[in-house]
Amino acid sequence: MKSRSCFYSLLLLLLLGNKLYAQEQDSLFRFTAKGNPVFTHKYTADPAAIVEGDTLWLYTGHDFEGGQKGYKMKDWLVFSTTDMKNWTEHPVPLKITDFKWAKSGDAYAGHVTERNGKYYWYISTNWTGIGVAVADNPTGPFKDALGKPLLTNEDCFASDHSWACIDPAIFIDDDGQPWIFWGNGECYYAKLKDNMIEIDGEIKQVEFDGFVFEEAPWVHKKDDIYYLTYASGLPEKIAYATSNSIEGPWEYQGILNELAGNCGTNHQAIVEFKEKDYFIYHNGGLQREGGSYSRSVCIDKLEYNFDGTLKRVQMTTEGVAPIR
Ligand code: FUB
Repeated sequence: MKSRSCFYSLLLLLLLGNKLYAQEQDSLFRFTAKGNPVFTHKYTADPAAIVEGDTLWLYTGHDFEGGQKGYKMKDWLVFSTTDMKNWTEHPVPLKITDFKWAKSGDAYAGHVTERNGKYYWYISTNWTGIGVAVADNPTGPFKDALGKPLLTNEDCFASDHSWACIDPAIFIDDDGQPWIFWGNGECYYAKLKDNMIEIDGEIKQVEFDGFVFEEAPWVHKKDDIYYLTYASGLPEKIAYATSNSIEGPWEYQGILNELAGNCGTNHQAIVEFKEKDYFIYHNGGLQREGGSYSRSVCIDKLEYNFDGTLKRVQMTTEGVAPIR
C-alpha cells in the first residue's frame, strides 16, 4: 500500500515537472537574425552582454513601440545565442515595478554580471537612482537585492541634473575586485564589495584631457590594456580611452563608433565570444517607425590594431557572420 502511494507521488511529480518544462519551452521565442537590427519583433536598446560557456546572453532595454517621441520603457529583456545568428528570447525577466522604490517608473539602461554563481543586474531608473537585482541563473527570476537604490543623485557629487545617476557598468578585474562605473554628464566610479550589492569606499570621478562624456560607460580589458568606452556628445558617438590601470590615468584615443543611424543615442557593449570581438549598440534603424525612442540593437565586428588601439567600427546592414 505504502509503495503504491509512493509510486503515485513520484508519477505526479514527474507529470508536474514535465508540464512546467513544457510551459517554459512554450514561452521561449526562437528566431534567426537577418542582419542589423538583430531584433525586429520588438524595439530594444542599451545592450549589455555576458558570455557563459557556450552561450552569449544579451540583456537589453525595451522601448515601448514604434514612433515614440520620448522614452517609454517599463521592463528589460534577455536573449541568448550560441552562434550569433540563431537567437532565443526568454520570458521578460525584470520590470521596473520589481523595484518598489523606483517612483520614476523608467526602466533605463542596465548591466548584468555573474559572480560566484549569482547573476547581478544593475539597472538605472532615471532620477530615482541605480538599483541591483539578483538571480540564480541568467534568465532569473531576478529580485531586488536591496529594497532601495544602490546609488542615488546624492552620490553624484559633481552633478546637479536629475538624470545624473544612470547607466551602470560593472567590471571585475583579474584580481577579483569588482568596480562600478556610471553617470550622465559626469562619469563616476567606485569599488563594489565582494557581495556585489554595496559600495566599498570612496566614489571618484573619471577625468582626463579630451573627455567629453555624455553617458554609457563600459569598461573591458584585453591583453593588459583597460578600455573605457563611452557615449560622447549629443547626438552621441562612442569614444574611448585606454589605461594601464583601472583607476587611470586614461589616455583619450578618439572616436570608436560614429553616430548611429536615425538615433540620438548609441549605447555600446563590448564582448569577446568564441574568439571573436563584438561591438553591440543601438540605432533607430527599424523600418519604418524606428527612431531615438524606438531603438534597435545591432551587432558589428570590433577589431584591434597591433598596438592595442581600436579600429573604428563599421556599422553594417548585414551584421556579423554566424559562428560555425
Ligand atoms: O535608454 C535610456 C537612456 O538612453 C540610457 O540610460 C542612455 O544610455 C541612453 O541610451
